[in-house]
Amino acid sequence: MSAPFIGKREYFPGIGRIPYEGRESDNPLAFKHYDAGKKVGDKTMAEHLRFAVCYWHSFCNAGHDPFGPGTRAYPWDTAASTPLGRAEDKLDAAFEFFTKLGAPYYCFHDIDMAPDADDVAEYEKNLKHMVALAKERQQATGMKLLWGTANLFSHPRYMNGAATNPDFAVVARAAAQVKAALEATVELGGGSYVFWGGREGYSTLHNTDTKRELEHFARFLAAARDHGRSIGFKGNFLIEPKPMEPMKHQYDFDSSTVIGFLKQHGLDRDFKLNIEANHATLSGHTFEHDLQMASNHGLLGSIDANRGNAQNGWDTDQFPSDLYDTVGAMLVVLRQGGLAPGGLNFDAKVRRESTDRDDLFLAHVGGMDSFARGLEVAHALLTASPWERMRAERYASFDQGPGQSFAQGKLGLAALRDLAAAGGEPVQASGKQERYENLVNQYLMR
Ligand code: XLS
Ligand code: CA
Ligand code: CA
Repeated sequence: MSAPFIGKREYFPGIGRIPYEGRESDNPLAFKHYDAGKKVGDKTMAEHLRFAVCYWHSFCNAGHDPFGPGTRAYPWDTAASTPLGRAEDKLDAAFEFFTKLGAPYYCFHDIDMAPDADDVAEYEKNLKHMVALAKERQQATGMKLLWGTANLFSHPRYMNGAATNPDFAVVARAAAQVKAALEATVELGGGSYVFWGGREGYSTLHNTDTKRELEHFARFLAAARDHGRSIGFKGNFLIEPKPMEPMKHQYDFDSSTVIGFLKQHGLDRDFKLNIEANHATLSGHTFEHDLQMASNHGLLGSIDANRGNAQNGWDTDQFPSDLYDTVGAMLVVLRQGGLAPGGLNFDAKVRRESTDRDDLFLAHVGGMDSFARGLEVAHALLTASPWERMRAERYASFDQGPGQSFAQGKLGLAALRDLAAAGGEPVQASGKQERYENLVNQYLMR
C-alpha cells in the first residue's frame, strides 16, 4: 500500500504509518503481533485476517449515548459550512486513518459517507458524489471496500421497521436506499453487501402480523438480490443476526434463526451471514457458537469483530481484546478455509471517555494484534498440537462398522436396539474439556 494519503489537511498529526515492531516493543503505536506479510500456513496474516475499519463508529460517532452528547470534537465535522463539505472532509480523515493504520479494507453505510436527504433524488445525488470521491481515494491509496450497506434504522420513518414495516410506502422508501447502496457497493468493488436487521422486528404482538412481515422481508431480500445480480454484483449478500436492540424482538435473532429463514425462502444460495461477536453473546451464545453454526452450512461470510461486556446486557461494541475469543473465532475460520470475500470488520467504538485523537489508533492496533495472535495460536493448535486428532478420535466409532452404517442412514431403530442389547453398557468416555483448555493456554503462552 502506498504512503498515507493526506487530503486538504492532516487530521491525525504526529502519527505516521503504524509499524510492526514485534512482541518486545513498548511503542503503543506499533503492532506486536500483526505482521501483514508474515506467512501463517500457506497465507499471509493480511490474507487470513482481511481487516476492515468501519466508517460509522470511527468517523461519525463522537461518543453520544442515551444520557448525553458526544465527547469528542471531530475537526472534520466543523470546518466546512455545508453537509457535503463536511462529508468530503470526513472522507479525507477516514482515508488518512485507513492508510496510516495499514488495514486494507473499510465498510460503510450510505449515510455515514454521504449526507441523507428526504428527497430520494437528492439522497442519490449526494451518495453518487461521495462514491466518486471514495473511488478516487481507493485508487490513490490501494484501500478496498469489504462491504457496503444502507442505514435503514436511524431515520424516524423506519421506527416500525424498513423491509418489514406495516406501511408499504416505507418498504418502498427502504428499497430506494438499498438500490442506491448496492450500486455504490458495486461501483466501489465491494466483496459483500450487508443487511443488518436494524428495526426489522417488533415491540408487541398486539399490533403485529409477524407472518406477513417475515414474508415481506423475504420478498424484499429477493428483490435486492435480483437487482444486485442484474448490475453485476458477484459477491455475497450477508444477513447480520442480532437478538435485541433496537426492537424488543428482532427477526434475525441468531445464526440458526437466520439460516432457517434463508433456507425456507430459497435465499441461501446468494445470502450468507455476517456474525458480530457482541450480537452472538447478547443472544446467549458464545461468539464461536454462532460462527460455527453458520460455518456448518457453508454460510459464514464475514465477521464483525468486537466484544461485549460480561456485566452489561447491551451492545457495547468494544474493541476485541480477549485472546480466548480470537483463538476460538480463528479455529472456525481456519477450519472452513478462510473468510474471503468477507473479512474481519472492526464494528467497534472507543469508549465515550476515550477522547484523544490517538485512541482510535490504539483501539485498532489492539484489535488487530489480538486477532493476529488468535490466528497464530489457532493455526498451531490445528497443525502442531493433538487437538484435531483428539476430536477425530472422539467420533471414531462412526468411522466404520455399524456406527458408519448408522451415519449413512442404513440402520433403523430395531437394528440399533439389537446392537445395544448385544454390546452391553457403553464404556465411559471422558470429554477432556480441561485438556483442551490447557492446550489453548499452553499455545497462548508460547
Ligand atoms: C448494529 C450493527 C450495525 C451493522 C451494520 O448493531 O452492528 O452496525 O453492522 O448496519
Ligand atoms: Ca455489526
Ligand atoms: Ca453491535
